[in-house]
Amino acid sequence: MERQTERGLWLALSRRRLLRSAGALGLLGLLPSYARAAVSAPGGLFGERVGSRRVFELEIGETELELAGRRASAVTINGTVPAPLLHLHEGEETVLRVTNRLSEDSSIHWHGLLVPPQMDGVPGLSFEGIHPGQTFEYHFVLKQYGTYWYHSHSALQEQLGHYGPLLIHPASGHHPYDYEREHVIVLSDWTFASPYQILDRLKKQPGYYNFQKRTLADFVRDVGREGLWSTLKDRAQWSGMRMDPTDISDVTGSVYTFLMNGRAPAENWMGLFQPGERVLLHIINASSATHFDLRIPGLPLRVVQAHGQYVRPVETDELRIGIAETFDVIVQPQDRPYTVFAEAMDRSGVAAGTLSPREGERAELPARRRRPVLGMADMGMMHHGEHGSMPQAHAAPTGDTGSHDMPGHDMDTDAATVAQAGAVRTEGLRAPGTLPGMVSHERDRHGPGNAMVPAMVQSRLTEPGLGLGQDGWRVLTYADLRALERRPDFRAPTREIEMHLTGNMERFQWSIDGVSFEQSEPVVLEYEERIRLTLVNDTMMHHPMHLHGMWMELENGHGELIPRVHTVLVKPAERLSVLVTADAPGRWAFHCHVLYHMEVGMFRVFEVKQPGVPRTAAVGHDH
Ligand SMILES: [Cu+2]
Repeated sequence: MERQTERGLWLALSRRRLLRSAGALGLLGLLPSYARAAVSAPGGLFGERVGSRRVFELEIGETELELAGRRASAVTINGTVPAPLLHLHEGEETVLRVTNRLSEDSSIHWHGLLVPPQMDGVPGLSFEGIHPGQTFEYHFVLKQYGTYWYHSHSALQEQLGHYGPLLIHPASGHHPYDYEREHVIVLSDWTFASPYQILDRLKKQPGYYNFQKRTLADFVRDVGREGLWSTLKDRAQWSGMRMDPTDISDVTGSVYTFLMNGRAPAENWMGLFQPGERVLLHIINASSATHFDLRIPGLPLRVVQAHGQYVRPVETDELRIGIAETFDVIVQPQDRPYTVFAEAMDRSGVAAGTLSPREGERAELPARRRRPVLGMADMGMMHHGEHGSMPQAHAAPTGDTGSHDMPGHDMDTDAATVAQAGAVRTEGLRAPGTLPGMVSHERDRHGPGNAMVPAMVQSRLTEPGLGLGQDGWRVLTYADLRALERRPDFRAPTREIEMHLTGNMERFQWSIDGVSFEQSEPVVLEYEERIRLTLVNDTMMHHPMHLHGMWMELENGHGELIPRVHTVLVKPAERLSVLVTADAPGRWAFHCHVLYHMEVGMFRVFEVKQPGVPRTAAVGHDH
């Protein structure tokens, strides 16, 4: 009884807090004390200084609030969706006291932050989770700067609203670029349905939310365009594989309302600016199952940070932001409103808001593009002679450092790896920073957990991606990203571990090397060992793979300037590699960031040995 009263009071408080925070998130342009006088920065929580520490109080709870014009019950932090923006500082001792007011366990994972394993917030791995009524104290010293986010790693709470943005201000107080104003843009997918019911339906009928299947009208149109024979052949190939080329997202706009800073497009999140100002946008994809394609018609986007790390500025017009990724861009708007337009990758809906010099003004909402259809390249059905059909890179890796093994150039050495997929290789590794080659891949080596294997897998880092690159404007690719500065540890890897992203769509089983998490063994790394992790996507879906605790350096052909990432969106039939320095002892999660893929087992543990433990024979990944 007592608890109920307390809870009622708390809900009332949180609703007020919601209004406050929604206003503060970019709207008010508050001027925090740390900022340079000319910069108008977003509000949020700055914590309380206690000696040398900065202390935050966060409360996870269930809150009734209004979302997308309807009453909804959400899992919130301090009563809001998204959770409050946290301002943290590089080099500072940070304490986050998190109280769980839910009736089930909860957690917070600090996405992309290098923290001790027991502070990483993955229940069952290195801490117990936060039980109902309990307060857990996260404490760590921040070893990095940049734009990140935080979210629940318990059950499906993330889909229910448990996510928020965080900025870590650099210790130097300086950025390698100038700007006069900043806004945070959190993209997410909200549903009024229960995520547990969604998962249940996906397990029973994986195409349940795909209401965009091809119709008879599509068939007639394709015949007109491609000819009868080619259309029939295409249909026969797809049905022979028992796949659907319109299956792009597991969960779609049919149950999702896409949000920008917690607001549906009709509610129009608005970020203000003074004409001519340089505006820094911190863009975060906090979705559970939606990749977004973001553009601001009329404004070039100058990308200055990717995954919290400075990159050499690159100008583009559109960027795909996979689940869990973050990008910082600078725009310089003139004296008129602009639409910030983020289409779901499958085009089943949009998140949208406005950048405007004045309250209340809106720009035109662009038309949603046609939904893309997976092609044979996404199925790895492309043959050697067809390189020309690959979309051309907008900014192919240009010569700075390192060699550029373009796709197809190291077929012989790489082919040996594929013959023993999932295995470990220590000999004949190619130079660090270079692209992997194209390899043929004909046999299913992953058992019943894997439904199919593409005939050909290759690097696709220079491709803009499914449904992009045909509009006459520039699109950012992973190959465009170069670190701003060289980093100290650029050793060649001594071991290559190849992992295949696998699944059985028809049964909604998702796994790695055909083995789901429950049946898997940890991947053991020596302390300070440098490995190459090669990921091969055997499925026709995109998988944003996330490693906790350590950076991945994405080998995109830029040698020593390859960018650091915490998540890498792997395209269908793609083969890519990352370098990892195993400098963080402990057990770390590695998983797909599509919430429902992770939940059914697309998850592994990476275990880095403690320093001083004698080196044993390389431990493979055996099942
Ligand atoms: Cu996935």
